[in-house]
Amino acid sequence: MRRLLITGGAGFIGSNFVHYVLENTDDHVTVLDSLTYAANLASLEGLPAGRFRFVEGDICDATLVDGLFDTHDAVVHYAAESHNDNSLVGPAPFVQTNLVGTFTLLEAARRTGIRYHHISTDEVYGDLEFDDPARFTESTPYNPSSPYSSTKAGSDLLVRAWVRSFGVRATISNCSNNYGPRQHVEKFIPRQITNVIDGVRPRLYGDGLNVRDWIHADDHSSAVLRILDAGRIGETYLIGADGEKTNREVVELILQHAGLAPDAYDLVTDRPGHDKRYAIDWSKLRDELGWEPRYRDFGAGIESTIDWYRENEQWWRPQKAATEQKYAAAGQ
Ligand code: NAD
Ligand code: TDX
Repeated sequence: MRRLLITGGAGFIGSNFVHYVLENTDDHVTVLDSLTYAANLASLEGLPAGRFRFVEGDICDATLVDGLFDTHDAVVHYAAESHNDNSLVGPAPFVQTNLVGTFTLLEAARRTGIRYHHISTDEVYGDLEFDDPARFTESTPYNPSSPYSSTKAGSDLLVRAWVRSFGVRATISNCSNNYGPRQHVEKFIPRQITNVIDGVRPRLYGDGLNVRDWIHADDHSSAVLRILDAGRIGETYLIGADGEKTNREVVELILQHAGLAPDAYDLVTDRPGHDKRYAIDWSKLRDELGWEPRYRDFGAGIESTIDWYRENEQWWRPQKAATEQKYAAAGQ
C-alpha cells in the first residue's frame, strides 16, 4: 500500500489515472487540484471513500504542497494548463502553472526525497514532416512550437536538472494525444463528437491534414503506473500506441458513426504555428518495462468514446456553450 498524491486529478487524464490506480492497486490516493475551468468533479464520483481524498488547492502554494509531500510516498504530477489554443490567447497561466507549479513540486520533492513522476507531452519535440519516416524517440532534441509546449518543455528540463543536481528520484513520460471519456469539450475529438450530437458540422483547422498519434487514456494510465513501479530513476519514457491519423480521418469516423456524409465538415481558420505531425516510438517502454497498449483498434475506441458522450450529456453540457463562444471569437 502506497500513499499517492496525484496533481490535476480532476482533469481528463489525471482522473483516468485516479480510477485506474484505485481499481488496479491497493494504493491510497489524494488528489490536489485547483479546479480551473478544465476540472470536473463529476469525473471523481463513485470512488472508494476510505482510499480516496480530494484537496482543493494550487500546486504553486508551497506551504500546502509541503504539507502534502510530508504525508505521501509518491507524487504523479498531471496538473497543467493543457490547451494549445488557450496558450495562444493568454500564455500567462501556462507559465505560472506549468513552470512555477512544477518548480514548487520539485522543491518539495528535493526536501522530502519522495518519488516523483512527471507527466509530459510529445509536443516538446516540435513536429515532423508528413513524409518523414522518423518518429520521436527519447533522444529527439527539444523544439517546442507553442506557449503550451514550451512551458511543458521547460518543466521537463527543470525535472532533469533537479535529478542531476539534487538527486530527486524522478522519472518523466512524454505521451502522444489522448482520447477517451471525460475529456473537456475544448479538445478536438470531444468538440467534434458533441458538435455532431448538437447537429453542428465538425470544424477542421486549415486543410484538416495535420496528423496526431492517438492513444486511449486507459493505455496512458497503465503505462504511467508501470513507470512509477519499475521505471529507472532519471529516465524519460515515451508513451504511444501507433495511432497516427489525419484530423480528417478522425472526423470521418465520427460522421460515419452518426450516419452522416464523410465530408459533412467545415474547414476553418488554421491554428497559428500549427504542428504538422506527431509520431511516437515507444519501443523503450516495451523493451525495458514490458508495457503494451491494450486499445489497438482506434475505430472501436472512438465508437465507445462517442457512446460515452451520448450517455453522459450532463457531464459536458455545462461547458459546451462557453467553449464554442471562445472558438467563435477566433473564427474557429
Ligand atoms: P486537463 O486540462 O483536462 O486537466 C488539468 C487539470 O489540472 C485540471 O483539473 C485543472 O484544474 C488542474 N490544474 C490546472 N492548474 C492547476 C494548478 N495551478 N494547481 C492545481 N491544479 C491545477 O489536462 P489533461 O488533458 O488531463 O492533461 C493532464 C496532463 O497530461 C498535462 O500535464 C498535459 O500536459 C499532459 N498530457 C496531455 C495529453 C493530452 O492529450 N490531453 C497528452 C500528453 C500529455
Ligand atoms: O476544433 C478543432 N479542430 C481541429 O482541427 C480543434 C479543437 C483542434 N483541431 C486540430 C488541431 C490539432 O491538429 O486537431 C488536432 C488536435 O487538437 P487538440 O485536441 O487541441 O490537441 P493538440 O493541440 O494536438 O494537443 C493535445 O495533445 C498533446 C493536448 O491538448 C495536449 O495537452 C497534449 O500535450
